[in-house]
Amino acid sequence: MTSTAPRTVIQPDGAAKPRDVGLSDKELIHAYRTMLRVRAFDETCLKLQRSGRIGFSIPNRGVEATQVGAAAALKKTDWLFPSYRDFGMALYHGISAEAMMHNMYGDALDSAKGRQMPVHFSFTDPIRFFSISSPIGTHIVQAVGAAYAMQYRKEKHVVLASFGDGGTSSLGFHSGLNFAGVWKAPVIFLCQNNQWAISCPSEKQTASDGYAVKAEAYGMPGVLVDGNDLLAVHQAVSEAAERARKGGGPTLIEARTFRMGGHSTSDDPTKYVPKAMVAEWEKKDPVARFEKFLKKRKLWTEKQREQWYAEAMAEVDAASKAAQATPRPALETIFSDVYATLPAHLRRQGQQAFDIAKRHGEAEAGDGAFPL
Ligand SMILES: Cc1ncc(C[n+]2csc(CCOP(=O)(O)OP(=O)(O)O)c2C)c(N)n1
Ligand SMILES: [Mg+2]
Repeated sequence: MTSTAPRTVIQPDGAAKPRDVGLSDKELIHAYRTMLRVRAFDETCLKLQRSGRIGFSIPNRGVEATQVGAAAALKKTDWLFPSYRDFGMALYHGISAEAMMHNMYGDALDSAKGRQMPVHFSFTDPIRFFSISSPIGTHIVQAVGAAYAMQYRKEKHVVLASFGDGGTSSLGFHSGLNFAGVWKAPVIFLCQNNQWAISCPSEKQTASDGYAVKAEAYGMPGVLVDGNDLLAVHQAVSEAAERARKGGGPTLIEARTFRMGGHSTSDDPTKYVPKAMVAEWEKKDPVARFEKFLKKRKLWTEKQREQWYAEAMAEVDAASKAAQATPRPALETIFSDVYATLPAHLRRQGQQAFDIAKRHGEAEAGDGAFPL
């Protein structure tokens, strides 16, 4: 759709200029193994949803390089305001598959105590991973507010707000970018242009020549990058983070990629995505592209891949077994962490509900159907 070519680092044969690599061999392997773990987590969640064990998931195949490349450019002390498709950002920075799986099941060990939808993670340790919002674009203004707070407190952290192409039609996008531009807030806007907002294609989303060009209107640089090239994304986000840390203000990055699955487990992409488009992007698989690069650097073999993938699957498998064996959050926890002092009328209402549940038993678990 855009006339400009996206920035790339990894060439079709896997070659990359040494000065563009930007990560140590250890970090490169960690990034690669994170992509394998994202894939293992994603595939497992799809099966768990189809077999009725969890209610909902968000397919990730095809967009792994954007998420992992962006996460690799940030420090643990930076702030992430992710979107629901950002499994890789959490996994890269040390969140375990098990912690994520407790959220998928909404069980007693879920960091959100079962109050959020599946894939709506929130973590405070070891990263600052702000609770994912379902309403599109709302977290963009929250991210700008957090960045403005960093600036005010003279902290050198930066904030990453990640959202989709559809997110650019939200009011949050326009007001967020406007204020970030005016305040020169230390925030990086990462638009993951996976070409679809559920079933709405990009050409019906915007009349602009892509999304990066929108930056000009808000007085910040706009960068178009190949989202299936982990090193190109890492480079663009690193540059934006460095500028933001030095007081240079925000950047809008458009990472051009493609969602190989549905928007969520609730829709059927074969009804609206042309087959030829899927076939074209299958050839640009971000994991295979990174493998070519690693192989040229003598960091990758097929055998090693098999072993790492098996390890990733074992980790995710153990995580889902652990989550399945964990009870639901106790009914009594519904008010935990909500009020410093619980208002008397809620305490009364809560007590009535707890007494009824004691006498008649709690509601049965659902059949896995999810109304979205
Ligand atoms: C304010 C609001 N309007 C509509 C929706 C329904 N909705 C959920 S996801 C989505 C599309 C988002 O597309 P995009 O930003 O491209 O993200 P992607 O799913 O492609 O990663 C819509 C319209 C919503 N969640 N919030
Ligand atoms: Mg999209």
